[in-house]
Amino acid sequence: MTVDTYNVSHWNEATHAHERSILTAEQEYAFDALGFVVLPQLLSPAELLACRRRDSTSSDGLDELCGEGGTVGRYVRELCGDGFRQDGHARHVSAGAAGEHDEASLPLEGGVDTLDRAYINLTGWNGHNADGASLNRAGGAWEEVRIRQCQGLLVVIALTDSAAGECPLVVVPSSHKSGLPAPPLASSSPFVERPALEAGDVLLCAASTLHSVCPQGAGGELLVVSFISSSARPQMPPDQEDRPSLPAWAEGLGEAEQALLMGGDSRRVLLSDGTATWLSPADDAEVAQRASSALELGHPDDAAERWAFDTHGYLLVEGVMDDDWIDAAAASIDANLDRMMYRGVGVGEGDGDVTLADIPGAPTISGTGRPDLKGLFQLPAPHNAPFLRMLAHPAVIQRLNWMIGAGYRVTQNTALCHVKGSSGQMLHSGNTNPTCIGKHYEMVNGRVHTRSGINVAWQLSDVGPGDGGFVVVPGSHKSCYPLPHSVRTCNERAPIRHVPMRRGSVVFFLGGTVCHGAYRWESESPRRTALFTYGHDGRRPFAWPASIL
Ligand SMILES: O=C(O)CCC(=O)C(=O)O
Repeated sequence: MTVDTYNVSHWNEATHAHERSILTAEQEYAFDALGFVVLPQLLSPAELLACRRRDSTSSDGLDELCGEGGTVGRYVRELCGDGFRQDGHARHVSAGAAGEHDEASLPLEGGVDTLDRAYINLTGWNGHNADGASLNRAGGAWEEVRIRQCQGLLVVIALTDSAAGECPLVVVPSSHKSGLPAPPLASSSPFVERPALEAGDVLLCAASTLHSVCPQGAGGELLVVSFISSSARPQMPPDQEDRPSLPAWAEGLGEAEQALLMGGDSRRVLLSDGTATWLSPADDAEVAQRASSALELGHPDDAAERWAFDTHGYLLVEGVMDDDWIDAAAASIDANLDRMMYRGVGVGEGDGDVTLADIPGAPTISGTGRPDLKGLFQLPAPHNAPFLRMLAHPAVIQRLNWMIGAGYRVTQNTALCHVKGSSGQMLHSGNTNPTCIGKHYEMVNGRVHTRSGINVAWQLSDVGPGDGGFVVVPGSHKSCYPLPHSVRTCNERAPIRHVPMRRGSVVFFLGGTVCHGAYRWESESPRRTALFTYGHDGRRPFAWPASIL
C-alpha cells in the first residue's frame, strides 16, 4: 500500500452534517501543523489576469473569486465556515516594494494575543433524540464530531513569482498553536520563512499564525485579503445605528452599571482591583488586556482562586455580603413574591423548560416547579437597590475580568425563591456538546478562552448538606465524553457535587460549559438566591479587544 485511505471531514454547525474537506489530506495536515498552506496554481490563467487587471485600478472587486462558490472562496469557506466575511480592504503589494522595518524585530501580527481570531479545532459530541431534536428530557444517540474553524484567514494571491526567501510575506510556521508570547524575531531568524510563490499560487494563512507583509525589495507582486468567520468580530466597528440603546429603566443608573448593561457596545470596560471599580476605554488594548493577563496576578489568593476555577469550573467565594445587605435583599424578594412565576409547570409565557418540574425517572429533581422572580434590577425602588449593588460589585468584576476578560454584559437577573418541594433542575451544559463553537473552555497562556457566560449566584440564605439546590460536576468544563442520561437525571451521583454555602457567599460558574443543575429544595426555610449571567455578545467570542490585531 503506498497511499493512506482516510478522509478528513468536519461537522458543519449550520447544516448539522459532516462535510468532507475540499483540501487534500496533505493540505489539511500541513495547514493544521504549520498554520499556513500553499495551493499551487489554484488560479486559472484567466483568473490570474483578472486579478492583475482588477488590481491596477482597485484592490477590491474580488466577489466572484472569493465568494462562497468561487475558486478561492471555496477554500475560505472550508477553513472559516459558513457565513465567512471579508474583513477590511484587500491590500496590493507591488513587485520589488521596499519595506521600512527594523531588522531586529519584524512587526508580526498573530500569535497568542490573537484571541479574536483563534484557530479552533476540537472534537466533541453531538446528541440527538430519535426524532432528531436535541437532547432534553429523554436519552438519545451521540455522535463524535470534529469542528474546525479558523476565525481569521489571510489569503495571499501571488500575481507574479517570488523566489524562496524573497516573498514580501513572512510567516512563522506553527506559531498559531503556540501557548507563549514570541520573542522579537528578525528577518534572518531561522523561525521565519518567506515562502516561494509562483504566479497563480494562493497561500492560506491562519490569522493566528505570526505573519506580516514585510517587502524587502526583490519580492513579487501580491494581493492580500483578510477573511473572518461568522463568529469573529470585524475590524470595523458596527455602525452607530446598529447599537442597542440603553433601556429606559437604566437611564438613572451609574456609569459602571450602564457599561455592564451595554457590554461591548458601551465602548468602555470596567476594571477592578477587588475593592474599587473604574472605567477604561474599550479600545485601549493595553488596559483591557491587563485585567486578564496571566503575568499580573496581584496576590497569592488570586492565583489560588484562578487555579480552583480552572480546575473545577466553578468558584465559591465566602463573606461577600454583610448581614444588613443580605436582609435587605431577602426582604425585597419577599415584598415582591406576587411577581414570581413557577417555571416548568407549563403555565405562562416562555415556560418551555422541560428540565424543570416533573421529570420522569428523576426523583431527586422532580417537584412542584421552579419559583423564579425575574427582573430584579427593574423592581420598584427601593426594592431593586440591593441587587443593583451586586451588579458592578468589585468582588464580582475583579473575578469576571480574569474569568472571561473585560467587556461583557449582564443578560440575566433572577431570584430563585424555592420552598420545600420546589423542583431542582436536570443537569445540563458541559464541554462535549458543541452546539456553539467557542463555548468549550480552554486555558491558554493563563487566559481563559470561552464563549460561555458566567453565572454569578448570590446566596441570601444558608444551604446545608441536605437542603438541595445547586449541584455541579467539577471538571466537566473540560470533559471529553457526553453526559450520561443517568447523571443528567441524578440517578448516578458519583461525579455530582452538592455545594453547601453560607448566606453572604457568591458562587461563580461557567453556565454554558460546566455541567450543573439542582436538587429539589428540601429545607423548611425558603431558598433565596439572586442569579445573574454575564457574557460577551456574539461579536466578541473571546474576551479581548480586536484593536491589537
Ligand atoms: O438552581 C440552581 O442553582 C441551578 C440553576 C441553573 O442550573 C441554571 O439556571 O442554569
